[in-house]
Amino acid sequence: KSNPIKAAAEKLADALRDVPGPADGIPGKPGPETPPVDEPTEPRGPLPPKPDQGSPATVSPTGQPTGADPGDVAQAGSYLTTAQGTRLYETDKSLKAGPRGPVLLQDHHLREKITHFDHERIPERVVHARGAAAHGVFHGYGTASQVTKAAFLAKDVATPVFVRFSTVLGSRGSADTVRDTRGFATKFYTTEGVWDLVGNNIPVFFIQDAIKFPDIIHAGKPHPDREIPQAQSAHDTFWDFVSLHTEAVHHALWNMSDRGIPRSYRMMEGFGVHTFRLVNAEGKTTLVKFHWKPKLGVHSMVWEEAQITNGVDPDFHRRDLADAIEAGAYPQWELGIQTFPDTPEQMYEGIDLLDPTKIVPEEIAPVQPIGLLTLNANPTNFFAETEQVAFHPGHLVPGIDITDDPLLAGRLFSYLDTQITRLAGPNFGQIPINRTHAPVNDMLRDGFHQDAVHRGVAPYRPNSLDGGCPFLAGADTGAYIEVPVEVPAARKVRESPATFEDHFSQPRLFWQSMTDVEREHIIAAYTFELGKCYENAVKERQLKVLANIDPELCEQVATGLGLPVPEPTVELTPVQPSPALSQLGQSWPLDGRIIGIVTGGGGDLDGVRAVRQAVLDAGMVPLVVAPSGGQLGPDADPITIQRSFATARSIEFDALLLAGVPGPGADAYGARDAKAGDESARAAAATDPRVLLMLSEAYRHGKAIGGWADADTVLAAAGIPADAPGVVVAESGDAALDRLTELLRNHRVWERFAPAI
Ligand code: HDD
Repeated sequence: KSNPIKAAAEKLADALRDVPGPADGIPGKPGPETPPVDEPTEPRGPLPPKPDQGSPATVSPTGQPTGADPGDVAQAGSYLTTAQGTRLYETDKSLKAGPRGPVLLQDHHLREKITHFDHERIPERVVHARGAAAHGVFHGYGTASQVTKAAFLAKDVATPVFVRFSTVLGSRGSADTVRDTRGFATKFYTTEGVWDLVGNNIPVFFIQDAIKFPDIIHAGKPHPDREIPQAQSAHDTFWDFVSLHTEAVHHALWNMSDRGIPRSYRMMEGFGVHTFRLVNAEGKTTLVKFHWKPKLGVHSMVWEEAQITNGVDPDFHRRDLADAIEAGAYPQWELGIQTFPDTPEQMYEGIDLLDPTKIVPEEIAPVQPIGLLTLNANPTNFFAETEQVAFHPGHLVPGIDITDDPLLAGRLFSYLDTQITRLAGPNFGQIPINRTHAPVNDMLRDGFHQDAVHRGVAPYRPNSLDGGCPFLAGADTGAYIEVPVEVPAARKVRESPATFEDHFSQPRLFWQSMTDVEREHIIAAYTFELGKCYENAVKERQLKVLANIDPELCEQVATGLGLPVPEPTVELTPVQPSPALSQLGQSWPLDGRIIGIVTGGGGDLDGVRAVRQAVLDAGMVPLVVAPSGGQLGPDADPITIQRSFATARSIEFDALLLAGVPGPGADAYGARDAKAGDESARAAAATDPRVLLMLSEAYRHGKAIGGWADADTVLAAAGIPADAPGVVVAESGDAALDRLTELLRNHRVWERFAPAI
């Protein structure tokens, strides 16, 4: 019986085979076929098909065909034409009065080509500018049918989706692995219209009222004078704002935790943040919070690894998502809901459900799974799909309604508004990636980029000239009807409820739910970020905030900054920790994890071959790293080298296996200078410094390291004790891999992290 995980790992290994390492990022050669990419939305009539302007049938970045006709290499059709379809005989030379004469203004082709190019860019998103996306499918379990009538959540209903992940602060070309919140926005093309769940990987937000959004974003974005730093929160204006505006403390604490530097988009939770209101077929309402739970578990980088990655492979998350999908290792998340009775107070166990800076711990409101998301196709064209997709929390379907969370209210305005600038007018819903799969029969007309050629003369109601059409739907014919919730009699005020004033109990809950190593990472993150600020007043004010969360946290960060430890200014009320908030302590699937097999090129090649196969059999991806590119072993049975010492860097691998590192070419690295017979000195002198760097980084970053043959001498050369936690030297490659695999199930060798300060 075929094993789909193994097959996916094999495909990923094939895809990565000839792709140079992260330092190069150059496309490789074509590989095996990928599943066809379904266009999520059919063009709505009367748009005629334009076969001669179809998507260019390119190969994908890792060299996989996109599924289009292999004859079409760039542009369909035999002849190059103008945008108006006139055939061209020349496109490289402007029209001139003689070969050395002036260029003529009448050269229409020159002007069209340059003008179009001049307008190729659109404004980047004001936040979440940097992102990566994928197509997929959502399968409802039917378990939500008791609480919502939303058709797509019924049992076994399959709904096409498009998901865009993003960072928040950086601009379009910024690096992926910065410390930041990640966006997790999902467009469900349901039969009843589009539903957008526009969430983040952090369940709380910096502000409780949308009117503060420009403030937090101005504080987080680069300083307006020099426009630095890019995609960072480690600067004065961010901490100035957060330390003064203490409702931001909870979100900032999550950012300083490992959640701020995810290992992969595939390994992040997602949260709808606000409380939403579901309504079932009987009209009964339930308050809910939405959660995405990744099948691969929630995992993070460590800070130094993330920083190195920013330089070595700034597209790390984008590449990781695309490679996995291309290989058929489809990432999956379960959608879940926490449910709460829809009482007039909208509180649950003392927690205000309208306050987006608060969570409800899973221990008191378990997350109940209601469906499965699978991402199974990469976009064909980044601009057309990932850049032009337009999400909006106001895109709702019957069965899902909003609450009076004041942050959500502002968002319901902002997203529609921003698209009008970003996508140049009100017709962005007609862009293919934004088109609904439900029939559209609106009376919206004209405007920039109107693609439809509407018929009829009566885009108004009531009318008699179009037969009174279209008619209005009712509850029984699928109309979206807002839940008629009571609005209490009240005075108009610019005020928040008193419950919104508690800014510290939940940060304390988060801190107390962390394990020791997670706390060390948080302390190190605050020490780094505040250490990058210039203003002492900002640092001292933020230390006062930390004192109100936890004295130990405050003291450790203050010590790192060399500043006095302030006293708390609020009562440190006891809290009940929520173990579900910790990322540690569980064992996870290893699908698609990347194992570097490092060899000097000589030694036990049969062992390398066997361990490579064993890694594949376990559904993981082996990458053979050797001094230079090409292949190892005889031509009849070669082992392909995927990374040379020049292109490999530790950040690409989840674990390393050492297989005969010095090898026969060892003399090149100075082995001749070592004393004859002293094997350890020979290995130390002979081991390529790039391998030593790779090992010491992997060790510092808590990655499992295994090996056989001369692995212990190489480890010694790198200064790593062979009996250190998470280091295994075994008799054979297979035995080393077995133990390495067990270590990897915990993601990292957590015992290796020494106290941060
Ligand atoms: Fe927002 C984009 C998530 C509050 C205004 N937001 C944006 C995206 C995500 C979020 C994931 C990127 C969507 C994409 O991939 O295209 N935003 C959130 C979450 C929030 C939140 C989870 C709080 C719970 N946002 C928020 C507020 C406002 C905005 C309070 C304004 C009042 N957000 C925007 C925006 C963006 C946006 C300016 C920029 C690009 C876009 O909408 O399409 O309208």
